[in-house]
Amino acid sequence: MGKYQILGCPSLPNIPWEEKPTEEFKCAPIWRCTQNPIIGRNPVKGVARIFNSAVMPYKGEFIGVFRGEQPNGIPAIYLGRSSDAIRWTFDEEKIRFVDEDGNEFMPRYAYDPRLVKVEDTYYLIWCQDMYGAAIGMARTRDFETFVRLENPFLPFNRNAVLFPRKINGKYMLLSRPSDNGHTPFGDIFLSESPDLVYWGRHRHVMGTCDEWWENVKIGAGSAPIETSEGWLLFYHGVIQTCSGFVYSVGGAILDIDEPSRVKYRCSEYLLTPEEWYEERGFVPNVCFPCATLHDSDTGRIALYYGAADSYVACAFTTVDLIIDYIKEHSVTREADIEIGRR
Ligand code: BMA
Repeated sequence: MGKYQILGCPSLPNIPWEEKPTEEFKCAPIWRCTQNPIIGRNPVKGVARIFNSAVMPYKGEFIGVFRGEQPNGIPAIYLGRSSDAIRWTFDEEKIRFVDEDGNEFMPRYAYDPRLVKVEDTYYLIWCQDMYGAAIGMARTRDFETFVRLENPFLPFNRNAVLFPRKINGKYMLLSRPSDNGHTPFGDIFLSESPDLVYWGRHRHVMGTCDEWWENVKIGAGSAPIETSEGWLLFYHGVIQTCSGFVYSVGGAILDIDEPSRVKYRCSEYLLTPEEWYEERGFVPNVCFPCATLHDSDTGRIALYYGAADSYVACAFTTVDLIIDYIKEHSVTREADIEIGRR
């Protein structure tokens, strides 16, 4: 038994895994998969690039929802399957969404999907057009029928991530209000709903801060992992440079019952573009976390992130190593620790 526990999910003995390298870490204890990028260019007919995508254990293997850029430049969501969560095969057809009556109801574009299981249902949450960039949501139980739900928020909003269980009887959704372009601002907010239709009791969770790597905007990444220390959240933080934004991965731990309160927030990034597949691509210098696989028995975590808007990459850590690192490097401010209501 480790120092900290991953809670609320079954064990995952077939989680992809590589042992920690023997050399000392110069930065956070998170190491890249030696097979990166695990998804290269033109991964399936009609898709130029797959990145910013979410994966999930399913029926003893793995399934995922993938952001695929079509040759016309428009992103759509594709279904992928894998037996080891490293080598993926994809459907050639994008996911067909229907409305509650079973009629086809396709988003005009769809990007940055997250995938979260709450009770016996899988939810896809992504960014799409609703007369402006907004959050789309759909549910599936079998990865065959995908039923669109009401859009939770008005435009402009992106980077929505559902918690994997209800908290105090309510569904909880993180999101990042934005603008209609490459938003030069952005804090993470929390909203709750009794039914996934009506959302309210909005709270501020955490904002940009004076740490340079995340001083332009932040946004939730993977679905929060329930641990004995609180909700472990991997998120992205952005700095503006002479040649554009740089996206790094940050880490925070949110209060288990009141997740708008940040208990610990790592003042340093956990992962930043360093490898060729992160520094070079359609949009250089992007590490964009969207999912984790995690094993409650061993505390192993595999983090999936989009690299340079061109590839999918994976990195490993453990719940003990990453929580200790976040705690050791934690700086929280008033806007982090307060309940977030004004
Ligand atoms: C954001 C989103 C992400 C993308 C990132 C870097 O605004 O569009 O999909 O990875 O920019 O281009």
